Amino acid sequence: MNQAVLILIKPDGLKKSLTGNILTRLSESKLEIVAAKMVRVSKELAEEHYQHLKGKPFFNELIKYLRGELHDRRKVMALVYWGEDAIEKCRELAGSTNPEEAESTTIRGSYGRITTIGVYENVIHASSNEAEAEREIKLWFMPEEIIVDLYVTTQVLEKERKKKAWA
Ligand code: IDP
Ligand code: MG
Repeated sequence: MNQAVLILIKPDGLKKSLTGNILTRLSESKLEIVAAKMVRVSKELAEEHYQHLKGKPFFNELIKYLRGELHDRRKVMALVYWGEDAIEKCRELAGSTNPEEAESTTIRGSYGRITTIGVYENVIHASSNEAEAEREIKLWFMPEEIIVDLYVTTQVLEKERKKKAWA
């Protein structure tokens, strides 16, 4: 069954110049990239993305981590992969959440670490199931940023608003 999955290359992955390596690993899946962009992550976006972990002792550090505050890299790379069993394939290539427990051949096993303050720096995010993938993709991307129609859309009339354009 064809599925979509949100992948984030987290700030540690960017700082360690791992983008190429990670994309090469993910390409083993033979999935199609249908959206990609760099994102400066607001506190609201980070907290909404990790809403299921609110209340965990590491939550505040996790938000700082995703926003790049621990790596002086205020950005993440966000991608949507699409194809047969996309979630399972990407989660398998990513490896376990805890990078010390992840198989050494996986992305997290190869490049992740646990910091002394206990944050799992595991270089990528991959959605964990279809419902989460849909929620996350809608959070990170607008419909026109994705080159296929993944979810039902509606037409809205945009109120007059200022936006940046090329001069
Ligand atoms: P996942 O990324 O494998 O889906 P989640 O449980 O959704 O794992 O956790 C989201 C992120 O929060 C992880 O990727 C990791 O960076 C961090 N995290 C999860 N559990 C822990 C923990 O017990 N200690 C420190 N960081 C954690
Ligand atoms: Mg998760």
